[in-house]
Amino acid sequence: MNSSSFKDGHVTSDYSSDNLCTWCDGCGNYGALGATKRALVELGLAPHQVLLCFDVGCHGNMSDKMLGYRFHGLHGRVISLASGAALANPDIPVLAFGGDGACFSEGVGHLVHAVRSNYNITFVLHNNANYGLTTGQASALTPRGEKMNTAPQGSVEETINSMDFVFSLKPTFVARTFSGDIRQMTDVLKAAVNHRGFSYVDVLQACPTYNKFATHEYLLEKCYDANAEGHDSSNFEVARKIAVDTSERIATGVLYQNKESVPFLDRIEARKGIKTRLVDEVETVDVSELIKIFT
Ligand SMILES: Cc1ncc(C[n+]2csc(CCOP(=O)(O)OP(=O)(O)O)c2C)c(N)n1
Repeated sequence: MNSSSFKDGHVTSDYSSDNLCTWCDGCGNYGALGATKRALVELGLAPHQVLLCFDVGCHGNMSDKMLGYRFHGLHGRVISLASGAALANPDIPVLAFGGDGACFSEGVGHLVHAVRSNYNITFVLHNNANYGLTTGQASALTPRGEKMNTAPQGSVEETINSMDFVFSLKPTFVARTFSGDIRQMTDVLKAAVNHRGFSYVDVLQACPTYNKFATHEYLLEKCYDANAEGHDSSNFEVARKIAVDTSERIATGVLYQNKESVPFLDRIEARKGIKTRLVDEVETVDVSELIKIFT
């Protein structure tokens, strides 16, 4: 991370836009927005020193509730556009924000390959366990049997255990936090941005309008800070176990981190010793001769 700090006394309002938030009262996106601004400020990053990429969805509307370099992409595609940006210019920290609908259905392939490629981005999953913006359809993370707008008698499809799925891909950083604990979310986001490689941050979010099962009160009662209880985040097997088993309590905090993680670009032999960035190497190429072959 290029962490040059900017002027003294910078504050979260440096990131604040004048646009009104239109999320429902009690929406977990408010907590995520607050924690993101705090984390960036505490990391010493000015709005022009970081790239924020947003998927389509309720959470994606965060893109005009903040200042800074923001890119609001297509539904399910935020991980691919963020990964491309991080490859083009590795000097700028890149954060990607996506919903569970987007990233475990439309864009699940991008998630798989970003984890295994270990692209150097922070991915924040706004996990409200439903498709919020399109009014409460069941997503792949909605528990089977829940009554949703697409399934008034209860969803009949199997639920993806997202943590088991992600751990099966051999990630280098996995964290979980919840929208009611802004301090913890801030610390988790800071650790994620500082990680070298793909950081997976699952934010369990209250969605009072459509998610009647994992409410703010439910999450408040079930979530515990695994790091405060001495969890060893370098132990992959233990991390996977506490991440997957949420039957009694839900472990939050940095659950797994491989501190020896080598991100994708640093693994590429052909890039070793090269000082320029891919973004500097773009040039205009005359393809007129090539086109003649096809005309
Ligand atoms: C490829 C594609 N599929 C579907 C849609 C319609 N769509 C827009 S937002 C949305 C729901 C978003 O749900 P999620 O990704 O979980 O984010 P949330 O709104 O819950 O934050 C859907 C289905 C779309 N715009 N593009």
